[in-house]
Order: sequence, then structure tokens, then C-alpha cells
Amino acid sequence: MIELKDAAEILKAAKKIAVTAHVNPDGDAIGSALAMMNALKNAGKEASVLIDDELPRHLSCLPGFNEIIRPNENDKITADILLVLDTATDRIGCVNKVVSAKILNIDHHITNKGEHESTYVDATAAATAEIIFDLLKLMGISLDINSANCLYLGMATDTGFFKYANTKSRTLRAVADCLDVGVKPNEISEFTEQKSFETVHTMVLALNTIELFANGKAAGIFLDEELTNKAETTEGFIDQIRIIEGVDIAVLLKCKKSGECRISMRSKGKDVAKIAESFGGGGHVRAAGATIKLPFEEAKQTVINAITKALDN
Ligand SMILES: [Mn+2]
Repeated sequence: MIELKDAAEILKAAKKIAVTAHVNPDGDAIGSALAMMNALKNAGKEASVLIDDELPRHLSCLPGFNEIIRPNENDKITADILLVLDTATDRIGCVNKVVSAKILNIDHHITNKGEHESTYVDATAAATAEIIFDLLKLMGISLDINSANCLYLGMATDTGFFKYANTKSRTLRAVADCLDVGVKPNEISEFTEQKSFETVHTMVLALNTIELFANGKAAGIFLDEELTNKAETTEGFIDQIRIIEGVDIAVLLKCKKSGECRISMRSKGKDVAKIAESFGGGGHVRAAGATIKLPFEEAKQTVINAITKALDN
């Protein structure tokens, strides 16, 4: 593990930087990566963003979004540094194989154990974007509107637009600086929260699958393959059930393809990172996820059992 100032020195010394983040990318992953790309370019460096996955359309308002490269397994890219953001280095798809460079890993996931020498993890940061905000300061790169828009979105999405327990005064101070350079929160919300009629309709169908379990302390929505395919995004679905009175853990299960399900969990108190880790996933105390290689019905029962057991302890 290294200090953030060491990370700043490593980046300052590099000329060509490839930036990546986790597969199944969210607002913090994409926002942090694009903020870094923009800031590094402003500092006169060569920088690109590679993500080995489809990109969520609701983030396409971010400056630099259209420059994101989806690498091909056979591509060969050399760089001085591969900057891995918002995840440990195990969730970046083929980027590991494609890019040959020294790895620098910056993350805020408590489950990141720092396998690489140059790893900086601050699990108290609400978002990786919050760390990047500090990093740019340490590098002496002034915040411009493009980076600020990206960082704002990263912090906003990882804090549920500043309402989760990870929202700290430090987060809001960083956000205030973003607003000072011109970020318009209403415009970002309007764009990113916008959903097609079909998606809202699918949300209604998804909410219809709701089940309360663990004596009402947990609620889940369970999307089989058909419902999962229908939903262009499931962003915000889980927020509709985590508000239920008496519910500590909310879970959303998606069946990506037969035999592979993805769960996201949110909690008000219980450590869901532990539950996610028991499935080989990870995350934060109050927000975590994992992939479960089981058919829909079995995955659903396994998840219900694991959450019920955790809540009984
Ligand atoms: Mn994050």
C-alpha cells in the first residue's frame, strides 16, 4: 500500500497512462476514469480510458465518454502506467492482458486487499471520484469544468445523490468546488436519471417480483432472464425497496444469462460486503455485489438464505 502523494508522484513521472475501471461500470467508475483522462491530458500527458464492457447510456453526457475504448482481447497496448480505478485489479476484464504497463491502483473498496505494490485504498472515501479530487490537487492540476462534471457524477452516484451514510462533509466540500467551476447538479440529474418509457414499465414489472423475507428485515426484487433483458438499466430499482419500513437489507438479483446471476445489495446497518465476499464478490459495508454462477431459482434461494442467516446473527 502507498500514500496518495506517492500515487501523485508516479503519475507525474509518467508520460503515457492507460486508465481503466471495473466491468459493469457505474457512475463512479466512468466518472473517475474520465476525470483522470481529461486532467492528465490537460497536464500534457497521453491518456486513454479502456473499459472491457458495455457502457451505460445514461452516463453518455460525460465529457470524453465517446473516446472510451472497449479493448479486444488480442489488442496490445503499451503504456507507462495502467491506472486501475474503483476496483482491485481482478475486475477489469481483458484490460489486464491487453495493456502492458506498471499498475497503479486507486480505490475506495474495503474489500481491496492491495495485491499490487502501488495500491492506494481509502475506504472512508465516499467514491473513488472523491480520492481523484484530492489526487488532482496533489498533482497541482487545477479543476476544470470537464473533470468537475465527471467527479461530481462519481460522487453523486456513489452516495445516492448525497443521501447514503458515506456522504461526509469532505464529500460536500469537494462537490462545492465542482459547483464553483460550473457544474450544474440539476442538468446532471435530469440527464442521468432520465429513463425510457420501456424502462419505467419494466421497473413496475420488476417491483412486482418483490418479496419480503427474514421476518421483514430484508426485501428483494428478483429479475429472471426475460425481465433482465427487458430492462435497459436497473439503475435506481433497488432504491424503491430499500425505503420499506423495517427493511435493513435490500437486494436486486438479475439473471444475466442462464446460470449466471448478479446481485446488488444495500443495507442500513448490516455489513453486506461480508455477504458479497461469501459469494466471491465485494464492495462496501452498506453497498456490495457479487456474481453467482447458478440458475435463477437456485441463485434466488441461495441469496435469500445467505441474507436471512446474516440478519439472524
Ligand atoms: Mn465507487
